[in-house]
Amino acid sequence: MAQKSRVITRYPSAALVEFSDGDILECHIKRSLSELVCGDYVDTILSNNDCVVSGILPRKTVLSRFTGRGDRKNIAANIDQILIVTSASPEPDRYIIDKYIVACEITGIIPILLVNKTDILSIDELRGLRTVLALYQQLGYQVLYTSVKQDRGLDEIRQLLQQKTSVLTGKSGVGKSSIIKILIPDIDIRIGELSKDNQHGKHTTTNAYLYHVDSDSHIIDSPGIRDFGLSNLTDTEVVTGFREFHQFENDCRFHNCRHLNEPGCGIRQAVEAGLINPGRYDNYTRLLEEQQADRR
Ligand SMILES: Nc1nc2c(ncn2[C@@H]2O[C@H](COP(=O)(O)OP(=O)(O)OP(=O)(O)O)[C@@H](O)[C@H]2O)c(=O)[nH]1
Ligand SMILES: [Mg+2]
Ligand SMILES: [Zn+2]
Repeated sequence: MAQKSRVITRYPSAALVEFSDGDILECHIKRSLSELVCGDYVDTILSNNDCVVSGILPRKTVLSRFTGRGDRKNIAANIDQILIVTSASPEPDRYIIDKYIVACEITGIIPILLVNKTDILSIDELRGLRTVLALYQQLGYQVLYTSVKQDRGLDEIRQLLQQKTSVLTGKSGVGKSSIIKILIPDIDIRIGELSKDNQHGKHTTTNAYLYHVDSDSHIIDSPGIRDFGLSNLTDTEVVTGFREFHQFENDCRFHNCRHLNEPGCGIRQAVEAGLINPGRYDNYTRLLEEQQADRR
């Protein structure tokens, strides 16, 4: 008999699947389903205590990244929002943030910035960081500041998670698993130890894993990603990812303007007029060039 169920975590040749009655079983995976990933809803076939994932149900969304060689790796499926976790120090890399946002805008996932470890900054430093990242709030994205150590900002996260499937992503050691542990204290989850010679953590989480905050709210922990890569994006997709550009696109003289050196470009005029943040524009051109280099 086939049952609708969800993948809790994916191993190389098996998956933990949760059934509608709450049972969790390790299942084999039909050979053709190599793309199966945490968060997938699946059909399974149970026989003699053996379980096989026989099909993947249509995905609402899927978050993928690309390796340096251009291979696509799925991170999680059927997610509503991504919490892009960074440490308060060193200052978050805005190119990586913008790439995550592009991935979200293209796939209809909500991006939320989560700056953890605010305790390691002085009040002045934190104020400076808030000023830099206020840009994202002006663009309509939520930016949360948390400290697991000082128990700050965690109620806001709880609120945001309600009735959604969310994934925590970001570099190793920024505190993704620590955040989940404090939200769901009962679970057994690995937290990285920071040794002196390893201030940046060492990929403590090795598999994306889905946890339940309550019966309707789910959170996926994922392994650290050094540099979130995107590949094979069309020019249109890159522009889609920069939401503040859209209102100025009609001002471009050429309908196929790439907003680089074309005369009469509405986007560049908006940058010069201070209506588009120059750092965002630079990240746009950088990403566009990167995608073009990939196509060569
Ligand atoms: N000072 C400070 N340390 C924190 C905070 N949150 C987490 N840490 C520490 O940061 C280290 C790494 O935490 P993890 O939760 O394992 O980080 P992670 O993002 O899950 O890392 P990976 O699983 O490798 O991707 C641990 O030593 C935590 O105790 C915080 O708010 N402040
Ligand atoms: Mg972790
Ligand atoms: Zn233009």
